[in-house]
Amino acid sequence: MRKKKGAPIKRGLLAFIALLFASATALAGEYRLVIDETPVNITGRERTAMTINGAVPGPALRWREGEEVTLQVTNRLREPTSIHWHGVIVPNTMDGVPGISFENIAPGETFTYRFTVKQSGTYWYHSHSGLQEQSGIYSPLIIDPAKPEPFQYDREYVVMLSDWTDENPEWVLAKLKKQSGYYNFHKRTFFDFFRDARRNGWGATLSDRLAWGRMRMDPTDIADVTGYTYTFLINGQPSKANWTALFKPGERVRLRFINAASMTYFDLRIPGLKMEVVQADGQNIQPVTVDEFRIAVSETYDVIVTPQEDRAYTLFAEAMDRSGYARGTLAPRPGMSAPLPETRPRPIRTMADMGMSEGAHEMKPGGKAPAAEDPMPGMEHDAMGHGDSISDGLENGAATRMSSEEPPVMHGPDTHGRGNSMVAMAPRSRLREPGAGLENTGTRALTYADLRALEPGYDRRPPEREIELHLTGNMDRYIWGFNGKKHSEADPIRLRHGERLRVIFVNDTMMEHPIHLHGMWMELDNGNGEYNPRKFTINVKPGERLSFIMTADAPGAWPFHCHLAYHMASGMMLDVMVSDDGEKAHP
Ligand SMILES: [Cu+2]
Repeated sequence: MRKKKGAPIKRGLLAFIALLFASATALAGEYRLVIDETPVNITGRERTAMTINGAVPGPALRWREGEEVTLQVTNRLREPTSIHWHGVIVPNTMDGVPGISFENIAPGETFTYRFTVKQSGTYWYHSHSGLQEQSGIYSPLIIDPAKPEPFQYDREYVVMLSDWTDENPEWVLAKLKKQSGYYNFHKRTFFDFFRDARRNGWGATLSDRLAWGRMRMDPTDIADVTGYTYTFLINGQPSKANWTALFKPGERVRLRFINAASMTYFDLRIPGLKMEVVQADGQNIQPVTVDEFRIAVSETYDVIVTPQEDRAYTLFAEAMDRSGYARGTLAPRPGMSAPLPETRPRPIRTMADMGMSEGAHEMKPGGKAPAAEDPMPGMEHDAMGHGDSISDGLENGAATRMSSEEPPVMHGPDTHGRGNSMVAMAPRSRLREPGAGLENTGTRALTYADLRALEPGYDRRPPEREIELHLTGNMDRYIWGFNGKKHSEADPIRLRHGERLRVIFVNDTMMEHPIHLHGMWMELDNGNGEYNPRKFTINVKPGERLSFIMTADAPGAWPFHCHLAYHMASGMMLDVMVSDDGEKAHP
């Protein structure tokens, strides 16, 4: 009797120990990455790219939640390099940002990263040194979950988008410093002026032009760096290579979209197919079915499509400023292609993008004419006196009327000084807007308000305090920053370990900024309460005011920055210090 009872228990225990041992072995992955210079030919001319294991993008890494990874990264460049695991929660010393959390990887050296993977989803990794990411150091990173996912699919593909230039990225930056509009010469012409005047009247057209001129901005400035120098890539391939993903009709195909571009936002659609968005920034969301979505620089979105017909479908990733596109194909057999959709008009910036309310009376230039120098900015009032006709005159004027329920919040008296050339006088929530150029397409485009987490967040405490950060820039000198200061001038944000806080962004500039926080999650407050989505990058539209809630649960110094490579290089970065006495340092 005893024997019979005991034996199975013993066997069970042994099996259990064996299983533990096996899984521990299986879940310790070793990876070797070599950063080097490699000749590439993307545009028809031979250039040198910076590569990971000889390729652009580098190898897709595939980890498993719970795995302990060891990554040996060897630098064969003639300059220091680094690798950052974008969106992955790691100890501060494994984050790979030179000057903040580790030194760097010197030429000829090997750095060993080692940490346990505590999450799953679609991420990527890239160099965090200078403009090396633009030169080619980026790759997909997929983490399989420990538990089954809440959705099913038959096959999956990684779709990594990027922008390539044959120019040296340092020259690109130098040109932007000399003239911020260097790559943006779709400026409106005399022909446009006469056409607008015919349509809207001379007075409105003239005051519109004067207003933009006074702000030293141009309503067509959608992207700083454009298709003039960029070739847009899918998985490293230009459109003519027609990267193709195969399917059998009726299959559910998961596409893991990663925007690894240095500067380019893409609008993604697959004409003829609905897309079911199931993850954003690697996190499960309540599925949303859309025709199109915009992917900000550094974001990831997972979608499921179910092509039913035995034909090719075009995967179309149009640059937000419409200066080019990346193109791929979903097809039942190799060598097929489908027609390209028609090119759409490029978006035009609106009153809302300038952070103005409908009436446009609150318009006030910052930096150039702060209150002290110009106590009564009457000139701007005169120039902008016909607010309503101006917004009607802009081609996408409808955007200004798409205001969400929340009323605009008036900008305070601080114009943020010389590092800022403008303030958004009446910034407001734009979470329900799909973004410039997607307002009137007649199709369903994803908005941030659509993102609802699948499960409630783990920390349900309300925030104890608020920090307001203004995204600022001065186009004359191509400097970007927070609260009018570039990285080198700014004090770090000090947080107390474990505290819960709300961070409010006010975008005083006329451009979108994809803001990325290292080491901790940002819970975007999009009105979904405990189902607010958690993100590693939050895109902030021009003239927008939004907030996120976070738990400062990761001690150490962390970068917090705009993921547009040339904005970060021009100062749009802050250090976040999380420590036990953070409270004292930040009254
Ligand atoms: Cu930016």
